[in-house]
Amino acid sequence: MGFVDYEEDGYVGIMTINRPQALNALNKDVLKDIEAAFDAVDLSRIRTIILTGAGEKSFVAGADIAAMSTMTKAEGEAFGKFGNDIFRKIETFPIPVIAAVNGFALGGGNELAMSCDIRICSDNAMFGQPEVGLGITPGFGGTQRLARLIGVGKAKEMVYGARNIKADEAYRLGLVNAVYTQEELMPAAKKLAAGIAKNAPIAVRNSKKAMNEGLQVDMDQAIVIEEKVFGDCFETEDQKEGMTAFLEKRKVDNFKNK
Ligand code: CO8
Repeated sequence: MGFVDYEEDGYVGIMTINRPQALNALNKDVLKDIEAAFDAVDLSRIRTIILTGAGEKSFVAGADIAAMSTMTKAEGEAFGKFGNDIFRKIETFPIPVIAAVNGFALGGGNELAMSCDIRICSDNAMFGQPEVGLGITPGFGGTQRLARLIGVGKAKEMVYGARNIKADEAYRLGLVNAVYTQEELMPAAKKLAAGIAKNAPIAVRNSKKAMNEGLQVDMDQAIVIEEKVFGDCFETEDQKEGMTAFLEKRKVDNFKNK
């Protein structure tokens, strides 16, 4: 599919952004292909997505600077909205999305990774929001998601200073959950994804929804979101099988996503 390769490994869908000559930088066509890849996922079968970049150097080296260099104010705002809408679609995608960051995750690359549920990376990865060094602000969610993930003081330091950080610092800050060698990264991502995919899919989806939506509202409203999705699980076959298996002291006989 153009700039995004897609394959499946059991219940896991693997998307690889493939524009290595520009370190997988995001122009409009790459963004469109990412959106199309998500739109094409068969949610009746696939339970977790892994998003990575082609090659061993870069996840995504940002939005395409050449394409942005001549934009007007209106075009800049429209391009920001174009990317933001797609990243928001990823953030609210019904099933978990894991970013396997295999190198540079700069500007729009870091913003793309931050739209995913979980980030793991290779030891050569580098993260940052270098936009102010280019005369722009982060524009695909970086002014919003970075502070929510690592805290406002550290986020401001990175954004104002256009300071890139290496994998070990990203791990210390909680921007990534784990760091692997380049060779170990995809096996680790697949293991993580499979560990999610083996659980009751509707319960996993409902957990994502409750955590995402609950973080946007106050605790009184948040806890009601949890009560609703919790209750919904009791209408599923997988809840019956999960609890019956426990009571019968046997393993679950494959959750059905029903
Ligand atoms: N855009 C376009 N092309 C790029 C980008 C990019 N972001 N990054 C790398 N490339 C291209 C290079 O131009 C080069 O192409 P060519 O071979 O034709 O000259 C090729 O990829 C290889 O890159 P380098 O030769 O530079 O490779 P190095 O290993 O020397 O350096 C770096 C790697 C450090 C990653 C370096 O390429 C770099 O600094 N890239 C830019 C990183 C950056 O600043 N990213 C942020 C961009 S701004 C952004 O993402 C804003 C998002 C929100 C937009 C909202 C719009 C309104």
